[in-house]
Amino acid sequence: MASTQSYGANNGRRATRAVALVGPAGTGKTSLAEALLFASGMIARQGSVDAGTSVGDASPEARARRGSTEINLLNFDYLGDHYALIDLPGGAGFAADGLAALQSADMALVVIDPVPERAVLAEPMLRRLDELGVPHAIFVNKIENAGAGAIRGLAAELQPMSREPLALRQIPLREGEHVTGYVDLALERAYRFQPGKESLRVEMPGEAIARERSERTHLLETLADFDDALMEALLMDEEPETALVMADLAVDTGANKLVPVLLGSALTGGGVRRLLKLLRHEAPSPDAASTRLGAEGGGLHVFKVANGGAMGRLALGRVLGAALAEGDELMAGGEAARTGSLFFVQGDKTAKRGEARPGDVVAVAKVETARAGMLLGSKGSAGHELLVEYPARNAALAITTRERKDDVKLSTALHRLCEEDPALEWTQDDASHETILRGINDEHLQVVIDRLQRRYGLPVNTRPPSIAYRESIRKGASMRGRHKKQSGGHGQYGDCVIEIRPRERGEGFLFEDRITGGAIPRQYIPAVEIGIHDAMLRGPLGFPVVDVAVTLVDGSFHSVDSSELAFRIAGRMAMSDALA
Ligand SMILES: Nc1nc2c(ncn2[C@@H]2O[C@H](COP(=O)(O)OP(=O)(O)OP(=O)(O)O)[C@@H](O)[C@H]2O)c(=O)[nH]1
Ligand SMILES: [Mg+2]
Repeated sequence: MASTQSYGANNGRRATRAVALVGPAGTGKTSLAEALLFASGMIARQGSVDAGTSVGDASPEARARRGSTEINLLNFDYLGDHYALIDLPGGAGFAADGLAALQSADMALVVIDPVPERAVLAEPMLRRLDELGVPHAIFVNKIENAGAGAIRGLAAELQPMSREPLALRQIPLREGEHVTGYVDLALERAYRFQPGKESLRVEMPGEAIARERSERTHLLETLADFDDALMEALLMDEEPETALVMADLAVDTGANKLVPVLLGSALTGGGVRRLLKLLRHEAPSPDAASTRLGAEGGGLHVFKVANGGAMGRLALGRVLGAALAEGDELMAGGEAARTGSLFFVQGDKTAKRGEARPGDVVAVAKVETARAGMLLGSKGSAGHELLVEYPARNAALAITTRERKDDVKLSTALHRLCEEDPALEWTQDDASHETILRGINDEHLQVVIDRLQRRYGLPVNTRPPSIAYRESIRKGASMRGRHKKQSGGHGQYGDCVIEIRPRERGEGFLFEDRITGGAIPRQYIPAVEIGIHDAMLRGPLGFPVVDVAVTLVDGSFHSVDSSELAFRIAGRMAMSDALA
C-alpha cells in the first residue's frame, strides 16, 4: 500500500468504525471517499473519478465508465482512530453488490444531490436503512452549485421517506450564485470553505441570523423529543448548554433515532472535515452491529467473495465480536474452515496483516465455504446465514465463445463471476446450445462481458436469447390511459382507468369490468380489453406478458368523438404504463 500510515494497529484504540457510502448513481460517493482519505491525511493528493486517479473505482470496468461497478473498500485514520469505508455503487445494475455489506456497517452516509428531483432518488435507500436499522446521516454533496433555497426545501421533501426525523445540522452561506460556507446550527458558528483545508470561522452574516435562529429552534425541538431536560430548558426559554446539545446529537444519531443532514462538496473538500468529526463523535461502536447481526460471540460477516484481485479468491467481510487471526477456525453451516492470510484492502491494493480487531473490514484467503451474506462463527460460535434481498434480474443475453475450445474455460469463469456477483445467474440451455446470462439490466451484463474478456481472456459473441421468455408483474398498479385527438373533422376520444395485479404462475389473464353508471358505454368495453391485449404482446422487457388480472374501474367518453379504435388505444396506453 502506498501510505506509510499503520492503520489498524492495536494499543488501546477505539474499535474501527465501518461507514457505508450509499445513495443514487453519480451523487459523488466515490469522490467523497477520496475527499475523506485526503482530509484525514491518508493520501497526499486528492484524485478524481473523472480523471481516473481516485483510489476507489480502480477496476478497469469502473475506470472505463467513470462510475463504480462494484464496492470499493478503503481505510483511513483520523485523530488516532481507524475507519473503514465501504463505497457502494449507485447505478441500478451494480447496486446489488453492496447490499450485504450494508448490514454490518456502523453508520451509512446517504450522499445526495442538492437538486430536489435527483435528491428524491434516495428514497429506496432511506427505506432500506430504516428496515435494517442502520444509523445514517444524509450528506448533501455538490453544495457549491446548489440553488438558492435548495436546502430549505430538501429536508421537507425527504422527510416522508424517513421513519426517523431528519435533523438539519447546517445551513448554507452564499456569496452571489455560489454556496461558500455554512452555519453550524448546534454551535451557532459560521464558517467559510477553504479548498483543501479546514473551513475558516467567520462572523455570522447579519442576513443569516433570522434563518439560523429558526432552523436551530427546529433542531432543538427535534432533540427535545428524546430528552426531557432539554425539553424543560426550551419550555423555560433557556438557552441549552452546547455540550448537552452535542451529546444529544451524538447519542440520538448513533441510536438511529434521528437522521442528521449535513452539506458540503467532495470536489472542493468543503464540509468534509466537519463530516469527519461527525463520524468520530456519532458513528456508534461495532457492538451495535454485532448485536444487530447476532455476532456477539465472534464472527466474520462475509459480504462479498472477490475473485478478481492478484490474491485469488478472497472473502471480504467485517470482523465482529472478537479479534480474528490467521489460522483461526471459522464455522459455516456446521463445517469448520481455517482462515488463510488476512489483508486490509485499499482500492485495488491489499496489505497483509496477521490479526484483525473487532470492527475491522478485511479480506480473508482460503475460506472456500464463505459466501456473501454468511456470518461465519469464530471462537466457537456456530455462525448463521443472513437474509439479503436482491433486486430482480430483468435482462438476459445469450453468449457463445468465439472458439469451441474455450467452452470449459467459460463455465469456470462464469462460476467465479456468479460467486462474486449475486445478481448474476447463468444457465446452459441444452435445446438451443446457448449459454444464457441473466442480470439486473443491460449495463450490468455488459460489465460481465467486459470481465470475461479482461480477467479470463474470453471474448464472446452475444445476442438476445432465443428462449421463449415470458414476463409478469410482482406488484399491483393503477393507471389511466387517455387518447384524445382534435385535428379537424371527427376527433378521437377514449379514456379508461385500470387496476392491475399479479396472479399466480400459470393462472393466465383475467379481465373484470367494474364500470358503473355508464362511465364507459357498454359497446366500447371489449375494445378496451383488446387494447390491453395489444399492450401485453410486448411488455416493458420486450417479452409477452402473462398471469395478470386487470380490472376496468373508471373512464369517460365523448358523445361524438368516442370510437372503438379510440378506446382500444386508451386501453393499450393504460396497460403499457401500468406494466412499466
Ligand atoms: N460539482 C461537483 N461535482 C462533484 C462533486 N462530487 C462529485 N462530483 C462529480 O460527480 C460525478 C460522479 O462522482 P462519483 O464520485 O463517481 O459518484 P458516485 O456516487 O460514486 O457514482 P456511482 O458510483 O456511479 O454511484 C463525477 O463527475 C464527480 O466529479 C462535488 O462535490 N461537486
Ligand atoms: Mg462510485
